[in-house]
Amino acid sequence: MLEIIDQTKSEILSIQAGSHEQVEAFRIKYLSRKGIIPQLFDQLKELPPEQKKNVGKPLNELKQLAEAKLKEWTAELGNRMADVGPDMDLTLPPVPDKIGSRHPLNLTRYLIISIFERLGFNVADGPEIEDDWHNFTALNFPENHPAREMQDTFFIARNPDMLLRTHTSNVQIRLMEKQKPPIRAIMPGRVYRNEAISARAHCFFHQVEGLYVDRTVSFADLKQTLYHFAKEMFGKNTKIRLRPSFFPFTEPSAEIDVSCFICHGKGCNICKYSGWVEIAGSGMVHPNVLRNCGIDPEEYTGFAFGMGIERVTMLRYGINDLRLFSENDIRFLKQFKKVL
Ligand code: 2NM
Repeated sequence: MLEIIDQTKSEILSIQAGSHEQVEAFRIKYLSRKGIIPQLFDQLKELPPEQKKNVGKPLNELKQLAEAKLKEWTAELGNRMADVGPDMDLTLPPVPDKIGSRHPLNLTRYLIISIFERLGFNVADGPEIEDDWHNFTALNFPENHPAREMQDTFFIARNPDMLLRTHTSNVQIRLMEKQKPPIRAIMPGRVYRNEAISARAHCFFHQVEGLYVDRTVSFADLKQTLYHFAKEMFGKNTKIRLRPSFFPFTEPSAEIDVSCFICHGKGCNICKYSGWVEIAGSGMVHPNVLRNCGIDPEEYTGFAFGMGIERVTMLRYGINDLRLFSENDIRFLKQFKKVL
């Protein structure tokens, strides 16, 4: 037996286990219930008492050697764990996930959508890469309108009939072409302008436009709808003001102002001491637009409106630079954790 113990000892001393598999194989071979060392202990029990003494000591030393090796390799593997992939120490406490926050533009978008959804508006969307018809022609833009110029819009070089949409009105057109009135929908989405980037302008931004087409839709419906929206969005004491305006796709057209929700009319930086802030454009859908979509303007009328999500968000939170929305600076973004 002493011979086997000696042999096993030199065997163990010659082993280098460098992986979890090798360490485990070693443990099974030498130390598990049916392993070499426990079996030697079983044999030890059978020996006559005087031999037990001689064999017991070296056998115990052998066991201690095997256990020390196992411990040493296991510790080594533990230290290397970080770069050995699947060999994980499941007893390590986890690194907690950082919970992100909603983007302020999305907070505003969700709020706008929820207000109009309660009025029975559906949410629609459509392509950001659009053809000239859906972005301009169907919307009654004259042939020589400045928005159709290269410097105002991004055109696709290979096909000048394709461009990045300059508003979400293309979705209105697609909806009216496809669906018979009544139509009641809002269209949130990203739009593009060929503009130099600054604190107040960007080459892309976000809009929500709305459309309501049915028999007998009137300017009064437009006013009440947007009045209701303004109160829901900015507080129940909010007033609205309409100023005459012009868009090719609506007639008549109006800019919508809301009473300043910062100073309530007293005069401040935000409203430039006028008491009013502009938040949307609107109007009655031009008969040419309805006709272009196969809707008879003698039978149906409609109103439409559009607002910039960036602008409303800047007003809500007092943000003074448009670029913050697209820089992905976590110090900016994490400030919007709890607000909806
Ligand atoms: C605005 C302002 C006023 C508008 C009109 C239409 C359509 F397709 F029905 F003609 N879509 N969007 C509209 C009207 C958009 O955004 C400032």
